[in-house]
Order: sequence, then C-alpha cells, then structure tokens
Amino acid sequence: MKIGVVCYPTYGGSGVLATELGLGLARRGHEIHFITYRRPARLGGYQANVFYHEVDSGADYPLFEYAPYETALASKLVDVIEHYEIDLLHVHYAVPHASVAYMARKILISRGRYVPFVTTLHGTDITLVGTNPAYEATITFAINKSDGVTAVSQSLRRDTLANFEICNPIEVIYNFIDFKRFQRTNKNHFKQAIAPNGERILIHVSNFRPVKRVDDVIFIFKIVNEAIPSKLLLIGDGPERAKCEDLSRRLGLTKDIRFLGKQDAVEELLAVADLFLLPSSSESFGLAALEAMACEVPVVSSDVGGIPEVNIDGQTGYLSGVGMVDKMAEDALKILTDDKVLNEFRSAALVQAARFDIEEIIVKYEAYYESVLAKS
Ligand code: GMT
Repeated sequence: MKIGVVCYPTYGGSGVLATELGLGLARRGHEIHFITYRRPARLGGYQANVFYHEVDSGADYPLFEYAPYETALASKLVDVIEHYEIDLLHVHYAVPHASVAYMARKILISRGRYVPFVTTLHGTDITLVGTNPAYEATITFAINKSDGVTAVSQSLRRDTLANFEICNPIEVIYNFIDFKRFQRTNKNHFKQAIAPNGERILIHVSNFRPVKRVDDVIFIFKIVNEAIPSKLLLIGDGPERAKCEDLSRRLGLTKDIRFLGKQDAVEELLAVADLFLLPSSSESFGLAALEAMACEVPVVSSDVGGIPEVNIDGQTGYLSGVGMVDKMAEDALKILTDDKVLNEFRSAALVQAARFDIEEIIVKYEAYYESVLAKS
C-alpha cells in the first residue's frame, strides 16, 4: 500500500507512535509518506520506502496574525496524494488532522478520486483539547466522517463515546513497542556515572505538561530518597520544567535529581533504571510506561485512563489514585528495597510489554487499512 501519514512531529507520544508505525510499515514493503511541518523526531536518516514532505504554512502576510496551517496542510495532502498515488491517509491526533483530512478528501473527490482516511485518537485530542467548546463540533463531525477510527486503548474508546456524539465504530488498536530498540542492554558505564554508590535509579519521561504531575514525581522521590540511597532522572522538557527545577532546589534534592531534557536514546537511560514513575492526572495509554516495561523497568503510576490496561497492579508495578503521593512512595519502596522483589517485577513487566510487540500490532493496522480500503 501507499500510505500518507500526518502527525505532530515533536516528542509527544502520538508523533512517536505514528513515526514508529510508519517505519514499521515501510520495513514490511509499504510506501510511507510523512506529511508534517517538521521532520518527525524519530524518523532518523534515509530509510527505504520512506518519504518526507514538509508543510510550509508560509504566508508571511500582514493580514494573518496566525499562518493558516490547516489550509497549507490540506493543499499539501492533495498534492502528495495525487502525485504519489497514495491509497490511504492515516492521520494521528484528531485536532486538527481529522478535519483537514476530510477537507483534502473532499477536494480530491472534486478531482475524481476517493482516498479514504483513518483517524487515530491518541488521548488529549479527546480528553482535553477535543472537548474544548472551541473545537468540539468540528472534531465530532470529522471523527464521524472518517473512513476508519481507531483508539489506542479501551479507556480512550469509552471516553470518546462518552464525550462526543459518535456514530462511527471505533476500533481499539493498542500502542506498541519495538523490542529491537527497547530492551535491557548493559549500560553499566552509565549506571556507574549516575549512581556511583549503587543507588537505586528512578526515572520519569514526559513532555512536562501539567497533566503529567511532574511535581508529584519529585514529592514521591523525596520520600523514597529519605528511606534509601537513590537518584531520579527526569527526561523531557515542557512548560512545568522550570517550576519542577525550582521545587527540587527548595526540597534540597538537587544533588540526587538530574534534569536531562529531551533525549533521543531514551532506551539507554531506561536500561539503567530500577523504577518508572507516571503519576499523570489523565493518560489514554502511557506509551512512556510501556517503553520502560520493555526495558524491564517496573512502573508506579496513577490508575487513570488506559494505564491499568498497561500496568498491572501488584505484578508489573502498582496503581494508585491521582495525587496519592504517600502511597506511590510506599509502593516504590516495596519494589526497591528487595532485589528479589525487584527482579520479579522486572520479569513481569517484560512479559506484559511483550503483549504490545510491534510485530503483532502492525498486522492489526494492515488488516484495518485493508478493511477500510475494501469498504471505500
Ligand atoms: O503524553 C502526552 O501528553 C502526549 C500525547 C500525544 O498525543 O502526543 O500522548 C498521548 O498519546 C500517547 C500515544 O498514543 C499516549 O501514550 C499518551 O497516554 C497520551 N497522553 C495522554 O493521554 C495525556
């Protein structure tokens, strides 16, 4: 198949998933065209069967306070679809990609071609952004007009049906992990540099948005750090980072907390970690937690959204209500204070992560695309 892929090219989970899916499909012989405003972070260098088309919203015209990105994207989609004879378009994150895809499909119909589009709902497009009255009517319309709709967890499917008037069926296709990349490799030199005295290493990876509750990560770590020698690695960047750096200074934790910013090789840091913390107030799936589990790192997390479909309470980690910092710290210590317990949790995390192997999930996408093509 020739597939067009639209996503946010930044470090967010939806862009990561879209890029990995595109690359996986390209390895299986499909021709993949990424159409985005910047080269996706995980795309890397040249790959067979992979094309990248940059959208330039351009127009530096004094009338525009905001350059009309959606108009530029729709025109680019039409151009790429016509020129490369794309069979199907897959848009990740409903806002605004689903309505832009609808517009492109309409334009193509007027030129004599019907190219179906699949919308994948990722989380905040439904739970935060999509429900904003400023977008709601357009999102509902575009989801209902999609030729196929997928959601990354059962929880997100339920949230979508609860928050929007949806008449289209929603197929759940879980997020996945590439075990060729995410596995526990020997990075003892890193471990030695980060925790020279054998301290336990806790880790959190996110975009530092309020929904991630990174301050809870720091409060949990404070309790753990008072009980056992430990270090905390904070990976990623975003609006809450400055506040969190300030908090770690006020709590006197600067020598044990390292803010590492955005990292390309997250798997190398996960390979030295003993525990992943994810106390989010909303999380449709928790791809970052799955990446940790593939590297045999257990997860202490909140119990919201799709997280319980990934992190199994008492087996791969522990679940708690949002904001239950003391309980999360207690759970972290249950895992970290006994090597045998830690190893049991590590093994169970790996077994659970294997359920989301890219090789299994990618064929579900292929079958789904084929069913959409057969209907249109
Ligand atoms: O985690 C984020 O806030 C980024 C966001 C995105 O769309 O880039 O992530 C969402 O999609 C990921 C991939 O499907 C999911 O693993 C995340 O759970 C989801 N985030 C939220 O629901 C908050």
